Amino acid sequence: MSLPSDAQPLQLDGETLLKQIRSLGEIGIEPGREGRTRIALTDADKAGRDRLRQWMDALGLNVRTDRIGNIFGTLGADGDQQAPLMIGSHIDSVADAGELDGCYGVLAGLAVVRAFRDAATTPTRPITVAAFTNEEGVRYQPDMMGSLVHAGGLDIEVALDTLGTDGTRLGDELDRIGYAGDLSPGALAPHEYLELHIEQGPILEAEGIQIGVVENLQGISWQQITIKGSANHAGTTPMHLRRDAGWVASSVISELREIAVDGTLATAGCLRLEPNLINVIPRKAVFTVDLRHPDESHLRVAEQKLAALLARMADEEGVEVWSEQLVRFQPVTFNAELAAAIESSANRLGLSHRRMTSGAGHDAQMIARIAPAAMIFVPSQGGISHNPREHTSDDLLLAGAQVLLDVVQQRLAQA
Ligand code: HGY
Ligand code: MN
Ligand code: MN
Repeated sequence: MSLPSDAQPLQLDGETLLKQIRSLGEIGIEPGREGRTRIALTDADKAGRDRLRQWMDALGLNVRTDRIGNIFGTLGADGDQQAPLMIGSHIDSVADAGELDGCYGVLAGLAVVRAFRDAATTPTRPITVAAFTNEEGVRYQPDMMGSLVHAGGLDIEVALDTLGTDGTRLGDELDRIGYAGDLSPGALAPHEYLELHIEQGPILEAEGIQIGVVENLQGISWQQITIKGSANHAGTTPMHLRRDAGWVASSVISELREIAVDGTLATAGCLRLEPNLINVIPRKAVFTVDLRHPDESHLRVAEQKLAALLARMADEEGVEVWSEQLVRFQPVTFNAELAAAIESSANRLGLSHRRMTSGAGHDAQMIARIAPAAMIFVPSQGGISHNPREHTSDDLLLAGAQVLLDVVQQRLAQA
């Protein structure tokens, strides 16, 4: 579908976009650590939010914050009158993170708005750029929390009462950093939603492809598992008389490879032993298991295998075992029309592209509950992410942003 003749292609200010990515990426850099750390609702997250707000204000956007701290910058009449085309992602990070995960999509949204501003063109529908709270979910679960609340999938009071891994209450931290807004969750309901993101995986680079047209996103299951055994002396307790929580935990973790079959991914990211002393048999082990699969039935089988393994271990080793479900999101299919629009933009711009599944969770999977949503990926160098070495070349970053701008123009031309 070609653009109407009057919709002159707008110009992307790539230089400002790249400058803002670098500038935001400087926030949260700590001496002696690699990368940046802007974990949700920390002072570093606040500093990143403050800088984003400054950029939104400088663009003359109508900036509003909702009760879970989601930040919305709207160009054009306030989104209240007419549902906006929303471009979103997140600016919170994991620890020792790269500069692109989430930030790229939010700042590319600003670049789209800037292109309209620079051409003194009023979009036919308001454009809202959204930065959702706590997408990573590493301090407060679940992940994608801000967009889940926005989509009505999590009650705001429950979200505000969430206790973090550090024992803090989410609502108190939101107040402390000054981002407990007054806009009710979901008030800015999008007409459509687009998210530009780095792939964070190896596929596009391995195939030498520039643009990923993300058709779907895999299901996610996060559990925190507690094993309770009994402490005893490491030097006096025969192996067959132990109730060793540490040994059981490591046995379960090592068996995850047996569960991770048929495309299932299994990860034990956190592990804590008590009393965590060299000469004491651990009385307690707490660890997390992240299971993912694009197909719900496969994900369920993986969960059942894990549950059976835990029950067997409890029986054989005489330990107590229990599991807390931290996150459970079903696989999501994105909007076919938007995916086709992304494809036609990539074609028009002469960019190679392929349809694909997202391995990572994204805010788009939550917004897909309330509006047509789709994602655009660009390659990650070495498939690396959640790592300071996360990188995508400038020309690929600009290519992705160009596709985003082109898709937005296409969709607004239909308004
Ligand atoms: O866990 C994820 O996939 C995302 O980075 N929150
Ligand atoms: Mn992300
Ligand atoms: Mn991430």
